[in-house]
Amino acid sequence: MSSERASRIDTRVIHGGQRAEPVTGAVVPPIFTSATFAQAAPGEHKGFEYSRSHNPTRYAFERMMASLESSPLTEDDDPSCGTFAFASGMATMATLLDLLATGDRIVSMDDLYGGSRRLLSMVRERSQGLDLAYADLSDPEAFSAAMTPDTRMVWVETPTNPMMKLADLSALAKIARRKSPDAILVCDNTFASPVNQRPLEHGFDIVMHSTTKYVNGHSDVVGGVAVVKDAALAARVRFLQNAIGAVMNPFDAYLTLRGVKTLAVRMERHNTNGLAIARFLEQHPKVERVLYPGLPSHPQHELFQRQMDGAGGMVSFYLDGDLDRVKKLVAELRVFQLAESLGAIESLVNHPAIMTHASVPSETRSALGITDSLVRLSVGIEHVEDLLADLEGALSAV
Ligand code: P1T
Repeated sequence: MSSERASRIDTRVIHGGQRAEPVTGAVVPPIFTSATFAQAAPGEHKGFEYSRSHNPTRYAFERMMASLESSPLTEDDDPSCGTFAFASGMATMATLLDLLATGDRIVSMDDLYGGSRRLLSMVRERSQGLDLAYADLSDPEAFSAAMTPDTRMVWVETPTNPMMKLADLSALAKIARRKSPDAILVCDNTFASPVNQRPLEHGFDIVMHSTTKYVNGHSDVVGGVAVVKDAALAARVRFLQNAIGAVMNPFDAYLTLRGVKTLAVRMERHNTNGLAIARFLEQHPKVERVLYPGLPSHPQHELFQRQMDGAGGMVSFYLDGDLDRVKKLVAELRVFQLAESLGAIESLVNHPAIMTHASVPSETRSALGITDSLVRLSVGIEHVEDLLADLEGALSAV
């Protein structure tokens, strides 16, 4: 496969896991819409039986993601190199949580996308009896204290949504292997994208994405993916993907594969725009504090330099002022649109406390620092001067 000769990620986003379609030679994988596949005799088929279980277009996208996340698995290990695409990021997480049994303990980062925390605390604690332990995993000692021998899974976001905390993935993996060798280590890599960070290279077992975000990059598809490093674990996820059935459909797999091909060039612009906006906000008198790992003022800037290849387009900041001032600010913005989601080409602004993290209990939000003054930007790939002018204009109006 062409990906084997393509070591750099800028080339892998184009060719990773791809090959010409065997019947026609089509360079772009066709959208196979067929729900089912003809069999020559019962059980005698070409590797495709039913589209929930196997779909060639989905496979093309899954193999691409295996390549981007540095999966060591090949098609000899698993038909889609141990990578599985789902209908959404939440469907991905829900399926991965089914690797656990009733009552199992999971140690999770305290700062998570509100929907991820909702799935853990408001669904799976009740329906699966999961024993949830939230800790600040930006602090390896807090992780070590939470990591008991009976812990079965670790769930990390880095950078976190929306506080932009980082977790030292190599340090966490080392501690976890010592304390509970069989625990499954999962990293939600949505905020970084595989261009900026590849958790499997740091000893994690599974990396997942909401592909709705940077991977697709155009705010026109909802999806998710899990890349599994080990063949035996991949077989368990493959079983669950088929048994539960929350799969990505072939149209979305095609669109997301189309979107990911520009991921490396998009991330270059997200990285430079994000840094420029973070620097601008940091020196602005109406801004109290900026949370961005690419700034030397970020408490984990040194870890950022070791673990990431770019800081991306997510910038959170505290406005000097109350909720009314924040509402005025977002109303004044013209280029940044007020909307949930992130990671796409257009710039968005979000108010976590009222929007993406409304389902997090208010006392938890306060403890994490998700106050009414916190604003989250998803910096897009527009011209940076237009973005700066938009922010300058809105800030001067509040
Ligand atoms: O929206 P969905 O594709 O189901 O993905 C959920 C999800 C998972 N993980 C992270 C880190 C996320 O940020 C998200 C979705 N987040 C938003 C919609 C948001 O605006 O933060």
